Amino acid sequence: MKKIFPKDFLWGGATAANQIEGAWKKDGKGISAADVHLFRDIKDKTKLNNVHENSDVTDDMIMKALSTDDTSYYPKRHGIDYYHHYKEDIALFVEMGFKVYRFSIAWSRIFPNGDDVLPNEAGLEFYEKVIDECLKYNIEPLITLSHYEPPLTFIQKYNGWYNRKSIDFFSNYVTTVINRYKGKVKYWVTFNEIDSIIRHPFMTGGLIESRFAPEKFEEVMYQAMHHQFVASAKAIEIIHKVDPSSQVGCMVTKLTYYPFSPRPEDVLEQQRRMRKVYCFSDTQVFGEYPKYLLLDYKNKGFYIKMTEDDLATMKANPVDFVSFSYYQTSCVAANPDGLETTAANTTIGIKNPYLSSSQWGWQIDPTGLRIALVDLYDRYRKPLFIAENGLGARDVVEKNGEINDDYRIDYLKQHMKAMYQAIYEDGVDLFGYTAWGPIDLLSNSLSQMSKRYGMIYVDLDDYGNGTYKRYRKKSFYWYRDVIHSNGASLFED
Ligand code: BGP
Repeated sequence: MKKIFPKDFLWGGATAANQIEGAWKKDGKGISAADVHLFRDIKDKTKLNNVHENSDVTDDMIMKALSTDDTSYYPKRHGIDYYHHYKEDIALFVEMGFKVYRFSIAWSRIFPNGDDVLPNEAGLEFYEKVIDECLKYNIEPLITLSHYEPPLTFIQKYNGWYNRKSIDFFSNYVTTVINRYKGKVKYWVTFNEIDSIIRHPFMTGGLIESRFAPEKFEEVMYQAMHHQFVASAKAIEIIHKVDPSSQVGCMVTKLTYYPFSPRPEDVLEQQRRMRKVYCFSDTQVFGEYPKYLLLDYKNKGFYIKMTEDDLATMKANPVDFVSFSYYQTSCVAANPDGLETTAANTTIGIKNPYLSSSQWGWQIDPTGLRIALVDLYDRYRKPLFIAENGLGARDVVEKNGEINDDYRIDYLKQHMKAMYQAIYEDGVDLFGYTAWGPIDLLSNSLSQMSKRYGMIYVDLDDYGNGTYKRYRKKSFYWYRDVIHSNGASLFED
């Protein structure tokens, strides 16, 4: 029997405004956290993924960033200039047969400072054009409302998400965009990798760490996270009210940890670490904080301010689906001393001797994706959506102009086969898959261009040199075949 994915399976790709758009000050856009994110040419591999350290921005660094219009050291200011290339880029997605395109709206393009009363019409128009372009070709837009770009004024003036006012500011933004795009957009995601506030508090939470007492900072992050949980629940409430046919999901980083050994202490440590991963989706799916998280606050002496109304809003507005990013897995041990470590998705993990790694040290584990799907489905019984997955690699343009990225094809193929098994052998309800960065874009962690995920190559280097021209890689044609055959081509070799 021919192996194919479920009818109407949503195949596509995912991007984020701050990593592609550029046009950082154009048409009324305000400056965001991403625009002051300095590119660091990190040679020390152990620091490759220490995003917290790499993105720890101080007031002085912001002032320095604001004193220059340089874009080469602040690459998110130019992105891949999608702002001016979106039609050409969507045309390439159409050629690959995309059924869905996940992208984010930059809050600062709609509300330049975050606290503005009225929206910036040019920003609303831009995303309307993008949405209409997708709809013209029957591509379903899936929109992330917040993906690493809190407006800078919101950060400097209010301390970002630490301030309770953030909930109202964000609700105003959500109300504006849903009223504008209702009937056109069916799928929404509130916060990209909401858990990442713990790993990069500046980019996700708009928190300037040096403004707080060091011993208080963890509590500050959890307070900011609480405001995001409430804002996310309110966003679901607003979206459902304005457009009852829409579906709103959470989005979490699916960090999967294995115990380094079968020693019970290692297994216990793994369970502990997985709870740290699950506490975010547990809260958003069940609409209430898990007991183990509240106990953790208590044991640490944290006081997180939450009102009765906050908790009621969270309870009344659980997510419709669970989306997640999946790139790699790593191990944990009760006593990690002497064990080899490796970079993982914005963390450092213990190396798994059974897995190979990407050029950035992320361990490649397609079976881990199957495990993740089963774990999430068994835990939540909600439809799942893979919002990000892919391989960051250095590509070589051959003399004849070809880019033969067989390593990427192999990575994607193995992960897609694991998805197939999860659906048909494990009974998981998976309704879509968006490959991360179907077109090369800036990496989130290091703002590097050389870490490429795309099936479309963009002629641009780490310092912003290049023509910005787009080229089809070998994986472009391969993914086109996968989508056109609804997955059947994955099994033809
Ligand atoms: C996820 C982010 C994305 C993306 C991806 C790859 O955590 O949601 O924005 O960039 O990771 O990470 P990187 O770009 O650092 O390779």
